[in-house]
Amino acid sequence: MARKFFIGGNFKMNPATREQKRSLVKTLNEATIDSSVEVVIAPPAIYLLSLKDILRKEIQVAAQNSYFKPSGAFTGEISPAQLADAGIPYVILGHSERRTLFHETSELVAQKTRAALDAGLSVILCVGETLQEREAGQTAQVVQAQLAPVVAALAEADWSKIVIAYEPVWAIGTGKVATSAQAQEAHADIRVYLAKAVSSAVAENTRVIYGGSVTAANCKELGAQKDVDGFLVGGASLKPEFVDIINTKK
Ligand code: G2H
Repeated sequence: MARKFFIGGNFKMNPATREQKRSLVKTLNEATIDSSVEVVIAPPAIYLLSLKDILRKEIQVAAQNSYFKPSGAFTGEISPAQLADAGIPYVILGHSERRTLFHETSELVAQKTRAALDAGLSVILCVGETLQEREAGQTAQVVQAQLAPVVAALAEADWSKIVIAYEPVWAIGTGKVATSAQAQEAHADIRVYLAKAVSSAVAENTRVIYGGSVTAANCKELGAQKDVDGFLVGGASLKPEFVDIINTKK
């Protein structure tokens, strides 16, 4: 089965105003975009519903986080059931900013992933190593340790609803992109692990996308790698060049 190229736009805690949001949407709505690509953008929660309403229908929306409980006394959290009820199809989980700044462990990420799938959401699951870990030759090991609790939590779950985003921490928002060879190697290692830990079909069919300082200037070379199935784009998703990244394969 051919894996459908996937482009995610992770707006993080941007844009700062509703006017900027409208301008981003206008750019996306008026652009010519490759219809063979799955495009998902993840605005802050406050903009999810309004953005979903004004965005062209070929572009889906994602939350940037969700909790593992369906409802209750969890101040500040949003549940996967609420997202599903609101018609939001995707959620990003395990982003390195959540792991680092909000102390999310791989076990918590696994719990959240399980809850999101159970609620009917699809998940963009982020993994990646720090610079120190890469320099110590531990990239594959670190990524596997992040994936292992998810594999355990998912058991027989539907892996077609998971997109794995390989995002080396040292490349996130730094302008220091992984080389195409580094990305290809990490993605291939993820498939080797999935084949061993889950199944060869899951290894073959799961989309593994790259994130970390992706721009219009570097997307074509990265996107040409055999195991790179798209991108999770941060900074550049807020700029007109995001359209060129969506059209990487054109
Ligand atoms: C990595 C990426 C989006 P940026 O966090 O998830 O952000 O493209 O700004 O490095």
